[in-house]
Amino acid sequence: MIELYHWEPVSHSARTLICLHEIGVEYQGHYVDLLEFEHFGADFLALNRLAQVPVLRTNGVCLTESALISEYLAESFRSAALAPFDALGWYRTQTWSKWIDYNLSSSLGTLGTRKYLVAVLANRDRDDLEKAIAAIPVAERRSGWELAAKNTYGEDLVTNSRRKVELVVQRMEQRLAENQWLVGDAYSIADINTFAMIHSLADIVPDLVNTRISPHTMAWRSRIAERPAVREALALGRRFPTGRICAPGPEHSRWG
Ligand SMILES: N[C@@H](CCC(=O)N[C@@H](CS)C(=O)NCC(=O)O)C(=O)O
Repeated sequence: MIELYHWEPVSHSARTLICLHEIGVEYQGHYVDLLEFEHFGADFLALNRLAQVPVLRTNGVCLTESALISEYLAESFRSAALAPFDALGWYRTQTWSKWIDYNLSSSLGTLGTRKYLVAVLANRDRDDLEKAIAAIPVAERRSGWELAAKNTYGEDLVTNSRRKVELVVQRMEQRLAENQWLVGDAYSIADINTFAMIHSLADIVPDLVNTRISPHTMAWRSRIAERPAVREALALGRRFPTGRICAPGPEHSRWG
């Protein structure tokens, strides 16, 4: 049986949860509580030494990197039609996902933690939090949690993150003005991978993603959010049923 190690159904975890629910395959979910630093424990590090979710375990192999997991699932369950399987369609799907990862994963890590995680961590005991962060065994992740704990996001980092969101939204508007979906003429993992980020960003930076500036993107977001599989996946939130939470992740420490 497929097993999925995931956190709240936001960003990267949401991608894999949505794919699994779209496919309708049975899987065993393991909720990894990032706010309790469970992903830095020995059990989880044995699954993924980079200490990040999601991790999909199948046939004894642990798969990481959510966009690639989406591809793996689309390919493994072709009958779910989650990707175009002609060479050009596949290329375009990968291009979208890669572009979204470069631009939105890092921006979401910055803007989302600044908006949500800072407030959550502010309620923690200061000494305990500092000790827990100092003990994080993955250096790039330590810096992400430190930023949120101390709320020391530089102006450049924030400006650059916002610029990247704008870039993506402009490109999405161009595409979605004439097409229902991001790649080809059907819903695919390109939409799922992107939706998982844009879904949150519309709440995090409503001045950049809204019905006035990005009407096509917002209509596309609603179309996807209404899909039964997406509703099921998004309803799996335990601590934050509104989806209003974010963890640093590796990308903003690497790419800003
Ligand atoms: N490139 C990775 C990024 C995964 C990622 O950023 N995961 C976040 C949760 S959304 C995480 O595990 N964060 C742990 C942390 O920040 O310590 C992917 O696509 O799977």
